[in-house]
Amino acid sequence: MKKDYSTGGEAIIRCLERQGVEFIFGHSGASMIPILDAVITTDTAIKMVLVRHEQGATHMADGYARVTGRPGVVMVTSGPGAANTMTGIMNAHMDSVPMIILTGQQVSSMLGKDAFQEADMFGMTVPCVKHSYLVKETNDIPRVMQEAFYICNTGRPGPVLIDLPRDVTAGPCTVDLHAEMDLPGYHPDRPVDREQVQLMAEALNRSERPVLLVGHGAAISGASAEVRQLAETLGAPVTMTLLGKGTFPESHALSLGMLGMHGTPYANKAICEADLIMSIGSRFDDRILGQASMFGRNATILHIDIDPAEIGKIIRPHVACLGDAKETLEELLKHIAPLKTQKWLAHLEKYKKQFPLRYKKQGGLKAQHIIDELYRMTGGKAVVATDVGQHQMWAAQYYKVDDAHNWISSGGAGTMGFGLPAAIGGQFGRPDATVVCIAGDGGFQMTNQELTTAVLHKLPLKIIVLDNHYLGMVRQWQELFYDDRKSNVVLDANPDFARLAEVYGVKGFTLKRPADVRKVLQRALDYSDGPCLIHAEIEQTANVFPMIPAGQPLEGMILEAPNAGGR
Ligand SMILES: Cc1ncc(C[n+]2csc(CCOP(=O)(O)OP(=O)(O)O)c2C)c(N)n1
Ligand SMILES: [Mg+2]
Repeated sequence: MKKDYSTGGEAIIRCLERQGVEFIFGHSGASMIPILDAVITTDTAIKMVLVRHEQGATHMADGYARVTGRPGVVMVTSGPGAANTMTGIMNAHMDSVPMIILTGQQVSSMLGKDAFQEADMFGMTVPCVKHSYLVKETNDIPRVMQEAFYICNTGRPGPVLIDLPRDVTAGPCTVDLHAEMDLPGYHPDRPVDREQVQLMAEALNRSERPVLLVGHGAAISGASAEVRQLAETLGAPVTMTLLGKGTFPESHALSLGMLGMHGTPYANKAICEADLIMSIGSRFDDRILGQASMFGRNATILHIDIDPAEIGKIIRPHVACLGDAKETLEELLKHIAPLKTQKWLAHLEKYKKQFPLRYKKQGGLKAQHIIDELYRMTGGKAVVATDVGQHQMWAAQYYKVDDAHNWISSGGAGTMGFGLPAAIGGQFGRPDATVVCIAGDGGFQMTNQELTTAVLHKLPLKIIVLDNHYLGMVRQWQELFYDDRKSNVVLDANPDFARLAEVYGVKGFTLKRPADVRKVLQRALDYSDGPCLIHAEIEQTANVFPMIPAGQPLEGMILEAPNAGGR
């Protein structure tokens, strides 16, 4: 067969094609011109999306990966271009998102000599990648590409960096693309541990007050159907982490919604009273545990996780199963029977009625009101991407998700600036979906230059900027725990975001009054000529409740503002 590539850069494009890559999110620079050139000379169907800042490229790749389950691909130049991807790589690493980052590099002979735009990306990213390569021979490219894709999306997914000196990508590639992988130390596939599964089944079958705690790992493993079957067979309630949202349908009667610092009162109370907590792909993050030593102290703890490092890292389980969530649950389902949980479920039902998530529609415009209406008007079917802060927590509380692929949020890293580019990546991955970005005025301004990317590609994105003129989440902590001393959280001189949008070529709407919420949302949902943005001027000092102060046990949940009654 005749080779249809000759340079390293061309071989890279062919390797990406073999992996089924549709988009490269990236920026340009001298040290990766051989690959940029190959994007044109190979006549590939892969589209390169030229972003406006490299951080944006990483979050786009991240959002794309979350909605499709396929790795997102980033390509940037050396030095500052590569360094600009650090936040996005860390974000993907914290949330186990499969990503390939191709970074251009100085020529091999200059490495280590502080040459122009040389940055040791391999070294700089070591703590926040799943694996990394510095490619020294052009003929290694096919093998490295094969391995990188395999590593990034098997086992516990994560970002893999490939640093590519310019002489390597410019040089001739003479080998076949069918390269053998050489990964003697990497064994992501684990057979299901039947003995441990049996022990789990026995513990479950003894339980009277079980709670299933579903995390991102369950979503990544595609275990939604099995989680649902488990919950329905047992008659067990289900709570989810921020990233587990949708892995079990939140509209299901057995759903308790999100757990943790800003989770639902009934989820937190259920965990406190449970006699068994079964984590399926959750890593017991501090945002869901409160005070770790108090978490589930009267419960039997079961933990399914694919990453051995997670077992016992924070919470020591009574029974652990190391392996893929879907396969483990398939086996477990053979050994379980319905439990007598009627009383337990009735008890939790009372909590749902007694302590619902609620807000007042009267008074000023509230973020909760907007998100609640958005949920109703989209039938819960939109793909929602959030930024980080109060609005993120309100979105998690009020936008119920029934499919994990419809929820894009930065969990482990909590990266402000994530929302807009992640939504753009989500829209590239799911062109026919209604994709909504919910951002705060602070985070939006960290990556808003990517509006251009959305305009260029005519993405029908809906962007809602919830403008409270504050770095609201930090202000909330200062109000509650630092005697309301507001240090460096006021966002004075915010622009008129609707006008800013228009300047970029994005349709802008303004929302100020609660009475207009439905009308303005409808206009945005109906708008089909590219992206649109709603500038929503919301109440400035509203707080997110319930709240469990950091480090406190779940029992210490504050249901609402101490004297305001104003959720
Ligand atoms: C890059 C980055 N810088 C700082 C923070 C710390 N931080 C967390 S939430 C928050 C405030 C966010 O403000 P805004 O985007 O307006 O959202 P709001 O909380 O007001 O809804 C800050 C500063 C962060 N998470 N990420
Ligand atoms: Mg704000």
